[in-house]
Amino acid sequence: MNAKVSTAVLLALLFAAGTAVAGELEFKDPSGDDKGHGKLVYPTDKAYQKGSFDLVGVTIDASGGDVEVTVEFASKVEDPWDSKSWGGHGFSLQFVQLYIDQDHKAGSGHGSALPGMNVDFAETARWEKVLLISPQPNSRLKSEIGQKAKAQGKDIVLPKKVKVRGKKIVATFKASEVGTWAKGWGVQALVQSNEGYPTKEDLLSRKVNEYEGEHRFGGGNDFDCDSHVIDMLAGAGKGEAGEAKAQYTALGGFTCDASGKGARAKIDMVYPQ
Ligand SMILES: [Ca+2]
Ligand SMILES: [Ca+2]
Ligand SMILES: [Ca+2]
Repeated sequence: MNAKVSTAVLLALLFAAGTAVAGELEFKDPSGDDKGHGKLVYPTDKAYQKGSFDLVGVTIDASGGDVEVTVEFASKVEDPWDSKSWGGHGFSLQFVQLYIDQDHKAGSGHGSALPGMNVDFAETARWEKVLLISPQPNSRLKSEIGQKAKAQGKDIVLPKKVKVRGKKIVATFKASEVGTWAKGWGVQALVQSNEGYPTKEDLLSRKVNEYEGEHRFGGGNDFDCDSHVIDMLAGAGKGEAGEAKAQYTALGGFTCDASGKGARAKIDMVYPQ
């Protein structure tokens, strides 16, 4: 192969792989919609301060050698359970799963969110990677994934660094584990609560019951047919008021019969233009 041909081949490969996005991707979410399908309420313990799970923004900076994800909440990120004492990252309450759809093709990728979220993705919005932003140390995340999410395990990306800055949590992931960010990729951020003592089905997420309890969300169903997402992106991810309603409709799309059987809610991603 001469030099000219190899350059042409290289260029073709680059275009086939998609064009890298320079700079940051920014998503906004309305405040006050931290109630899942519209009816969820926080647990009663005083640790769960108003706004703790109210996502208001997600920024993804994939311009460097790393992928830096910043999630912003309506209230200051606190550490009521002293995360440092259990190897954590300076916060205790939140658990964010950032799902990425890298091809927007029907039927391609994982169709279900991680165990405990109780939602599925639309056929054209199945995910290739999920980035975990949790107060738990990676050793704990790995052991939970090994027990509860084996089939999805190789596509679950753990952070190399996690920091708290006021109302924000900043998590840094290796680009080599996420992939080279390309135009057309979709994003969805699911907010739940970090549960250090999960049931054997749930991957470190907190139960949603019919009635709220000290450490249980209320407004849902005691069976596992209802969606357990507290907040997420919706619509165009610009923070417009209508996105709250779009979220309630999507997360409320499950069915539950008297024995707890039913169909899960199906959610979409946000595809930046
Ligand atoms: Ca919100
Ligand atoms: Ca996909
Ligand atoms: Ca939302």
